[in-house]
Amino acid sequence: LGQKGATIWFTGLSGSGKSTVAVALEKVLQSQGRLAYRLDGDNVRLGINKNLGFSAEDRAENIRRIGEVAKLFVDAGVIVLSSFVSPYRADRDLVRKLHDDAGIDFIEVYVDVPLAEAEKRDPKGLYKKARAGEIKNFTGISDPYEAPERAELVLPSHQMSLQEEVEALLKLLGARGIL
Ligand code: GGZ
Repeated sequence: LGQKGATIWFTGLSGSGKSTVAVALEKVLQSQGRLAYRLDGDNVRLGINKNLGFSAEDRAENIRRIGEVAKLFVDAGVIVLSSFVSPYRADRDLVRKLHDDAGIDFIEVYVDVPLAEAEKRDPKGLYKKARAGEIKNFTGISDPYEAPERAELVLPSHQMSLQEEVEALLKLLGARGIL
């Protein structure tokens, strides 16, 4: 009954707040009795994608596989909350097309913070390492981030409370008939 799955695809810089908002949204969805599942680096890059690094080719394959996995979950009626930097527009568009062709909702959410803000947060100290040259191909420092041009939702997480972000997402999911 109204248990339509969907993929909610969070994209943005490392430290932008993708996972934080995904965790918060997951809690609300589960409290409403919905099946929600988060895909992120912790359960994907350590598992099915552990053979992939951060070259443009490996990121493309990372995103492609995640898109396929997300689609399978949605087939099972799950709301997938996917949090990956996914810096390349072409990679995200491929996942969108995969969903479109299957008639599955794909909602791209751009967690949009300035690089300076993400770097100030630096929760894992990765920007510091990237600046020091200890991590190569680091998104925003030595690798590109291609911002979405037609995201379904933009969340400037440095200018919104977490509650406001979740409310914006719930409103969009309601409008799309997913909730
Ligand atoms: C970007 C990197 C890199 C490089 C390691 N560039 O903040 P985090 O730590 O937890 O999120 C980042 C995560 C990026 O993995 P994704 O699978 O999301 O990337 S992509 O979608 O581009 O395939 C960061 C950490 O892993 N990390 N090296 N070089 N982020």
